[in-house]
Amino acid sequence: MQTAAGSTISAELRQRLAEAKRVLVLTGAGVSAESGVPTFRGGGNSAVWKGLPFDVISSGAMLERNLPAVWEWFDYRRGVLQALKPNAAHETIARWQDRFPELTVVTQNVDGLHQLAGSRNVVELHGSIWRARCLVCRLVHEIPREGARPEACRDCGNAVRPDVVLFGEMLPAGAFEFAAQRAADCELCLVIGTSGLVYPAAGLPEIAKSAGAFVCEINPEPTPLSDLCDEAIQGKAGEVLPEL
Ligand code: BJW
Ligand code: ZN
Repeated sequence: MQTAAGSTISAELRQRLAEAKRVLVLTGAGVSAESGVPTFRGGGNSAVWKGLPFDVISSGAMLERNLPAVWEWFDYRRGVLQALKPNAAHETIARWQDRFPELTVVTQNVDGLHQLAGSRNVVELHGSIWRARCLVCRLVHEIPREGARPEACRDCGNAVRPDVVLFGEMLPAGAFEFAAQRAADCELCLVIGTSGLVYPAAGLPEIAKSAGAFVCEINPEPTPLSDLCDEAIQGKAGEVLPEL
């Protein structure tokens, strides 16, 4: 079947959507693209900040070398995000909580837009731009959407860092293991708006597929995960998801 935007959705996927009880959604930067959040990769380009490729500025090595520069990059991005709203893709995924008995939303995004759309219990594999974490006692501080971020830990006074997972850093304890368990248990796995290049997140669709799930990708471009998928819908998340 053709969507209004011209993508094709198979009868098999429609049936799977109608019957599935345990659904895992894995999202990446592409799900927020239609809200105006720049992606990291895609369209042949990679994000650059003041001449630094994002995988240099968003790295554990840079954090150790120049914490103020890392904060400047994240302060800039929070400033951009302040004015942005969830799009039809985030809203559709939030509505799926009432459609599927067990929905697990796993995101690589740090922008908080799934939660703003109403999704609950989102598994944030790469942390959140809306939190800071103490370098010493690890206390997590919420950063208000409007207003200043903490300059220092309110408990011990030491420096804080963005509570995000930078390249070369470990994911939050238990987050990937939980997501991997849900991937192994799901019947339907939807992989939405990710380039599928960053591990371990990109390993989740393979876990789902190996365990027998139907795996479907929604992305305007093919990715390294496309061949593994049972179905790849080429289209924008904000246009395709409301049609599913
Ligand atoms: C649309 C759309 C629309 C556009 N609708 N779609 C195995 C081999 C080699 C290296 C490794 C390995 N395993 C692990 C590693 C190291 C590394 C890694 O994966 N490197 C690879 C690049 C090779 N992984 C790590 O370092 C991870 N840690 C780890 O594994 O710890 C253990 C370890 C330590 C040391 C060594 C080895 C192991 C941590 C990864 C943390 C990633 N962090 C970032 C930055 C977060 C902070 C920040 O925001 O700055 O997370 S990197 C960046 O990429 C960000 C994203 O979450 C992540 C994924 O990107 P995503 O979401 O897929 O976005 P894009 O931009 O790549 O793609 C957008 C897609 O949307 C495109 O496909 C478009 O077509 C599509 N699109 N419009 C639908 N409208
Ligand atoms: Zn502290």
